[in-house]
Amino acid sequence: MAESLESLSALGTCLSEQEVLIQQGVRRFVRERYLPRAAQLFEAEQFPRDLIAELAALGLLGASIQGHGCAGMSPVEYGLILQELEYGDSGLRSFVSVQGSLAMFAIAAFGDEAQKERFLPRMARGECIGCFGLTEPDSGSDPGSMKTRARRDGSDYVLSGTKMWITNAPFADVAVVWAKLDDSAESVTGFLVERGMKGFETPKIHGKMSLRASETGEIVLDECRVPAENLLARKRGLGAPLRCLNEARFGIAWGALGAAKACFDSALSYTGERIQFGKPLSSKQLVQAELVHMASEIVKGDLLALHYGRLKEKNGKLLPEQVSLCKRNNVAVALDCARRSRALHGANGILLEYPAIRHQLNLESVYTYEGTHEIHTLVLGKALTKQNAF
Ligand code: TGC
Ligand code: FAD
Repeated sequence: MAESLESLSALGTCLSEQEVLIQQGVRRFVRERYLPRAAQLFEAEQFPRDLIAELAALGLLGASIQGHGCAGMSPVEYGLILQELEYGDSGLRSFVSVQGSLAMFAIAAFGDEAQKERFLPRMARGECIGCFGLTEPDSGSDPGSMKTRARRDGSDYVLSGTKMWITNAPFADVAVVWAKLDDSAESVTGFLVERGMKGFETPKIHGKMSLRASETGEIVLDECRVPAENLLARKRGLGAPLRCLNEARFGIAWGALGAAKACFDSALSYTGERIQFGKPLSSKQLVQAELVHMASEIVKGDLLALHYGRLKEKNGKLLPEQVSLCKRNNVAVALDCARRSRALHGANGILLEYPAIRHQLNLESVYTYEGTHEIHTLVLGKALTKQNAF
């Protein structure tokens, strides 16, 4: 079980007492409050909104932000909580990532004091839910090609365009929307679009076979009038949303391993009990080779995340290519572990009764969002060779 991986990596010996306390608290919450419902929520395509207040009470919303009612956790503490959440489901972790690392971080980094005071404390309490609209139907990996436009009109801005695949959008109270003021990527600017503003709709996307326990929607802006005081004025250009993505990608690098650990635990327990050819499957060399492969990759991924987490604590930030390396590696490891775990469960592996297929399907999205695996390969290729292969 999780304990066998932990004794192998001895990761706990590298954590402070406070870090372990935070980890154990979230672990308890996930095991008691989320896991008993995980399969049913996935099947019903439902995010458990009733848990938002509990997530907030644990200090998990905007956890790494300092002040304004946020917990001010360190990068490693933040990574540990996301890992525990994703042990439950990538959808649960996604909710927390988007609320904290994307929506709240954008306001904390690029908003003025009035905007921070207006939104962050309520968002930390889970009374105001945020989403982050960068992707569009024709603009995914290449956000610089976005078509959403904002034009100044008196004391307002008028926004038009469509954002696609937006986590939390169907029930968000505020959307951080990225729009261009002219045709250049340098003019990309963030706007706080609030529920109730005329011309703002967020239809839900149905029929996803992945991240079913997370609500995903469009953001449709039809001449939506937003007051100038809702503009995130402190930074302009594509670098602004990309800075938010660095935060979220770092968290995902930790989180994905939580899903991998759930898959490993299930495979270890299942193969220990399942008898074929007169013996438990886990007594077979080929089965052990699979378990060992998974365990090795998970432990290496943990060490990578911890190393970059400590570096982030020391320097206050990471290079974008370091974040890319960590997200790319750990998500690929997690998806590979989920597939191996599913196979080790045989036919039972396709049932929701076991976590492997749910995590496998979820991780297909995690592999694609926040920069696809290939985009992170290109970021790293560019950093190494100084040649742009986008
Ligand atoms: P490029 O010309 O390279 O850069 C434009 C400007 O941005 C700066 N920059 C960064 N700044 C901070 N952090 C980073 N990681 C940065 N990467 C680039 C760069 O220095 C430049 O600044 P300046 O001042 O010189 O103008 O941009 P490009 O147009 O060639 O695009 C390359 C790249 C890497 C940005 C793009 O390919 C990329 O990252 N694509 C992936 C898009 C993406 O990740 N979208 C995610 C949407 S949000 C989401 O998926 C949420 S899922 C949430 C959940 O449920 O958990
Ligand atoms: P495309 O960019 O069209 O890519 C298609 C394929 O081509 C991929 O394999 C890609 O790697 C490859 N490719 C692209 N460019 C190159 C290249 N230059 N060289 C080689 N290969 C290339 N976005 C948000 O803004 N906010 C959210 O909250 C959000 N939540 C999401 C939730 C879910 C469940 C999902 C699935 C996505 C979410 N996204 C969100 C969108 C996500 O960020 C995009 O899907 C992602 O950036 C990829 O864009 P795309 O789907 O348009 O794929």
